[in-house]
Amino acid sequence: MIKMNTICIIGLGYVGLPLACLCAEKGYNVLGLDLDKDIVEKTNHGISHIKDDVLEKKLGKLKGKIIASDNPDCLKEADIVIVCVPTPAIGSKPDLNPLENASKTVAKFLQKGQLVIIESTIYPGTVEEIVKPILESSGLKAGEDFFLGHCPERIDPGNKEFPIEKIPRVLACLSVEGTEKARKFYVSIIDAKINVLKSVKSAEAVKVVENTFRDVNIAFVNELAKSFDKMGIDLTEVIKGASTKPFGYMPFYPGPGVGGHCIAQDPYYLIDRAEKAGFEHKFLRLARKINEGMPEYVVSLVENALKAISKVENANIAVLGLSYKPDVDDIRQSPAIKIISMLEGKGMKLRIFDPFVKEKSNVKTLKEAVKNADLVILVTHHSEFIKSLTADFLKSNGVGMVLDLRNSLDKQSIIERGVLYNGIGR
Ligand code: SAJ
Repeated sequence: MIKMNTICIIGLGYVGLPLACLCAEKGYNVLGLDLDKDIVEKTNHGISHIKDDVLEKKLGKLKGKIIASDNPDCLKEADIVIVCVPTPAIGSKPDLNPLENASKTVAKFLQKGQLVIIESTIYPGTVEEIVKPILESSGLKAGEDFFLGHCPERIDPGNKEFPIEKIPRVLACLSVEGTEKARKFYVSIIDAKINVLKSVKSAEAVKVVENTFRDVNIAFVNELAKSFDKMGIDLTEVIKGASTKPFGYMPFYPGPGVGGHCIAQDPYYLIDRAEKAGFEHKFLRLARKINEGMPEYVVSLVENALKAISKVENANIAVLGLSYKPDVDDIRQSPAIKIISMLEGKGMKLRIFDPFVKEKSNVKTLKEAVKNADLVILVTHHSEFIKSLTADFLKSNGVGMVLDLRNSLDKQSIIERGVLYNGIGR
């Protein structure tokens, strides 16, 4: 039995850091490799560079158990190398540079018997067409001298119900032996089911399909919001009604657009690869277009709201929320950023507040943001916003109107207190 107890994780971000903690908790020797010296430094001092209370606690307890470095030499010690580097999209094009660079680094130190797993989100064919040739430039052969496969990450930042160890996984390697080694490893760290698939391409397709599924369904309700705004139908009530069907329906909710490092770009990995194979995903592209067009729709809602309160000029406007989803500090591809730049581009002066993104807020408290605001725009429905933004709070702070882009406030009581209210699709 070849020893498989030293893991090297390349990329200590939203995916690699929780994985490193989990492997350390399960008794593996864990090496972390990251280009960012600050991340290396913090990790070695048991400090999380990501704001997440669970991760911060774990890292503190595991101080010294994860040896982080920016020197790829450490790869030589590893039995298993797990690549968790970003796979972003630049516009609508996948950007595999970080993955290619990481693969070149692995190739330089590749050892016989090593198992290399890509966890980053990639398009079907990436392992065989991109990673494998780079690793085999070492002279070692995949499936014989080393093992190579894919186990897509499924981290859901901030989700306490599904921490990494509770999330089922799919995996496949290029060889049966590699798949068995990978399966044994993941079974040893994950408490949920490890699903072995027949091909690496299937494993690659699973991740982009599950996230594209979300993108098209969000686009569906975003388009409904625009149509129901015109027809004066309350979409939230319609979604609630449709959700009473115990089968065949799954609720999604309209909003200011799709942010984050997964849903906003994973569809492009599928669209782009299919296009290279000669298939045009018109529907998936349209869904992306609808979601990317939501910030613009929001700006039209803001302009209509200002007209409704006859404050087209010099209105006091509060924008609440910068992160892409509630209760996280991540602003990557956040629609809030696009909305703010468009509103400021129209000369509007904004008071911006997000308790999770204080460094980009321009006021210090929620009260300071909303005090005597003609218009309060709720962009990210952080739990503390939903709790604080009651009808009394809004009224007593002299708010003229609320534009609730997440349909998450109590519309009825706000209107009854004499504060104007608009939602999105309600
Ligand atoms: N959004 C809507 N309406 C919805 C759901 C989401 O507008 O009904 C928006 C969110 O506000 C956000 C964006 O879409 O801006 C993405 O939201 P998300 O809930 O999909 O959250 P993410 O981007 O963190 O997605 C992650 C994904 N996890 C991985 O890729 C490993 C996704 O697969 C998970 O399903 C998702 O978390 C989740 O369920 O929370």
